Amino acid sequence: AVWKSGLRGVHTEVPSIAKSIVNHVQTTLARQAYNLDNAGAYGAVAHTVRDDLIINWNDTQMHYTRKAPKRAYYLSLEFLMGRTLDNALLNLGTKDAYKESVAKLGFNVEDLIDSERDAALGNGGLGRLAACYLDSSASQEIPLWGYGLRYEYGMFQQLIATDGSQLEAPDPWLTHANPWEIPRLDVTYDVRFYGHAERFDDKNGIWSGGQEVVAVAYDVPIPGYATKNTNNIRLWKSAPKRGFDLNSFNAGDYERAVESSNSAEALTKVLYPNDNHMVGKELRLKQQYFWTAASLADIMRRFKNTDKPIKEFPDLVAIQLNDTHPTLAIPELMRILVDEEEVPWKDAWEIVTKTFGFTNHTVLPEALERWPVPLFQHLLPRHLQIIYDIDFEFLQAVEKKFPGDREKLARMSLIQEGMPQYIRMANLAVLGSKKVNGVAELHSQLVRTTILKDFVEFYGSSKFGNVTNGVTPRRWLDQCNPDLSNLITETIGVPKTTWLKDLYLIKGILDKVDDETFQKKFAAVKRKNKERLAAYIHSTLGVTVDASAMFDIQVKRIHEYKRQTLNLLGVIHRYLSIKALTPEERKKVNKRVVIFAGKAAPGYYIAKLTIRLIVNVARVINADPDTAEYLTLLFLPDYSVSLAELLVPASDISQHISTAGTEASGTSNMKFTLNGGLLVGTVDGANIEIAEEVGEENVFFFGHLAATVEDIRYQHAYHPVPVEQKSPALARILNEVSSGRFGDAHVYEPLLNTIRQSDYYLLTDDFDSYLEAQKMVDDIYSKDPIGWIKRSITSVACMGKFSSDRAIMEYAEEYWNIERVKLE
Ligand code: 26W
Repeated sequence: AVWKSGLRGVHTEVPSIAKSIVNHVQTTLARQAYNLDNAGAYGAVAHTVRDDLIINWNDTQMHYTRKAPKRAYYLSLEFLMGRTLDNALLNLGTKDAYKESVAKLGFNVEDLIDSERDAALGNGGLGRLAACYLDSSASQEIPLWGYGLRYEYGMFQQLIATDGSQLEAPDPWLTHANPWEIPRLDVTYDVRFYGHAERFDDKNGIWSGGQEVVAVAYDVPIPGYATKNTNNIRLWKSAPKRGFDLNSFNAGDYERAVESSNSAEALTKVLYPNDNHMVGKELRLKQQYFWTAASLADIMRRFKNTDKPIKEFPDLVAIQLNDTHPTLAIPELMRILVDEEEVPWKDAWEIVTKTFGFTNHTVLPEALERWPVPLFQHLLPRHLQIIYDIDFEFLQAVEKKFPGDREKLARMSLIQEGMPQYIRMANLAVLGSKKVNGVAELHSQLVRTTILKDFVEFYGSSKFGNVTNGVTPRRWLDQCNPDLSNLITETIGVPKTTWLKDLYLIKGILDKVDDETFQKKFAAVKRKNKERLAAYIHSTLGVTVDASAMFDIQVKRIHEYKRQTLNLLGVIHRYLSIKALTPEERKKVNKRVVIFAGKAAPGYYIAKLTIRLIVNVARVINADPDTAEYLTLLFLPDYSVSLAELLVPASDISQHISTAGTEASGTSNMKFTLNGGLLVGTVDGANIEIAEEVGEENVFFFGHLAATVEDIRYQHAYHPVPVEQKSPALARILNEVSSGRFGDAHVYEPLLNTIRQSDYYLLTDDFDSYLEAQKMVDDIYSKDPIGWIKRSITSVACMGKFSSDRAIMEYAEEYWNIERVKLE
């Protein structure tokens, strides 16, 4: 039939692309083609690409429905997507055709790409990981949907005040229509809060009354790379169930009339900007329930369309919990099965525990979610009953296996005793899941031996695994570093549509590690990327940096455990050392540009002080003519996915220097190494596995190992040694800061005291070893430039393991039991 033979297909030819763009200008945007600006051109191009995506999306979803395979659902409160246009063009393979079409219309495609706002619906690692996994699931043709929230305001915009401190501004990313979303105003679910719960003898119940809020679906297509398969994220927006309260309205009380509708809409207004730190706000718990309830209702409706008996639910559905944020899905599925589907409790629990998987992303105690029982009782009374019932049965089983161990029972219970009591979400996630995993080998080991030790003893170790994180090589190599991507393609003689989906193939460049011509080309790519970054720095900060200097980058959320302060104190040490040299001696110094970027949670006082100190140290250093040629220090404001795409290809070294045992994995370590930057790092998270792959001689490791951290902390507490004795070099630097050399002497004391006093993150213990590692870096970079290039080439070549394709296939095969469903 005509409609089947490609009447509507993806735009691949220049004339049809140009025609569609003009058509969107005139119809969708209702504008004239002759006086179009960049923003208008972007909108029209985006709508043309959107059409392409929707065609593939429809075909894919129809195919999935017809084949009815087992599907995976990735529940994540964060999807840190960044920009979409460039990624969509590259994945569809239509970038060149679009470039030409856009040029014909008088625009530059790169300018349009740069005019797009980031979708910043996430804080950091966990949210960006979710975005990489979506790209990989579509590229590997795994039937997977993401479920999240459609925040009206994403991650706050970071401004730096004149005194150096961080200011936050809202991120109203939806003020211009978002061409990448498809509103599904007909796909809605009612979600209840508060009200009254009854429980009957069979542990079934009824929940009624309270407030109802409507969840409205917004879909975002996720194109796979070099495949027609296009997956989906469904993001929920909250809306009032009835426009407004008519009784109050008729009584003339207009404020009262809109009050409850406002509170419904507030639910999905804003992303909580906390990373690795739990803040027990009622609105956050409401977000979590709203999102899990809507997602489960949607999953259940799709399952029911297959007409399969309910006990086969786990044969068609796998649900992955991205940290504990969606753990309410466990009692919610119990509620649906027991209260609504009338499944007996025992059978329901079996279904639940075959359906869920739980990924833990942190062992930091302050990040583990616990919710006060009174809040829960008020907001989700039926779920509290269900949790009590799960807990009761579980503790009986524990008591049976380990009779008389009261302390073990207290540790493993879903309820933490105290005033008030708390619900431990990680324990609930473990109980309700088939498998639990950490995100790098060391982290998964720590999960098994520390926070979940009791559970490993109870369930056996086969329930607790590891899936080392990965990053998508499409965005984090091909898109952000096209010159390196092209060089790899021409060197290994494999089409990029092949190696970008099987990243182990880049090993092929190892053959050329000693080839001088290749070394030159490889070095030229890095140099060009550094110049691109230098141009950005010049245009945003007005600072000129020397692209021949070593670029040394640490970009990530600002957190004490990530130890930006260690890096900064190292920079001060470098500054004072250079300053102490004669002008003649200075000529031998390895030139460095040290770059920081990252956001601090708005309520995290020490992290904010860290930013302020970096900015003010930079002011002093950059204004000093004695050192200007050799050292520049910069804080780039408003770190984002798009800024990362500029920074990642431009590093000579990057720093991943968390106290050993604290960084679960890290993912930017993978991005920098994949782009030829070497690592300065601690023996932590995925740094360890990167070193295993690229060779330990190519990573600059320093610092104490995870196994000794606890002992050292014990010594800090019971046999404290002053900084002066442990590291005279460090003591001197702290005193310089205290003396006011970098301004505001008194302001930084609380930050300095975290080091002088308990020093929980072991800066004093690791400082000298850090300086030694940095000295190695300087020596090799300045004395053996060819050796450096070889290390860099070798590192890139050995990064195949860290593709998120590898990770997503491990989840598919070992956790979800799901197969590829390719759309032909
Ligand atoms: C409840 C507050 C809260 C918010 C966010 C607690 C914890 C989180 C996230 C789990 C923090 C996070 O992003 N963790 C990071 O996850 C990455 C992806 O697995 C890892 O690479 C990072 O090491 C880990 O810090």
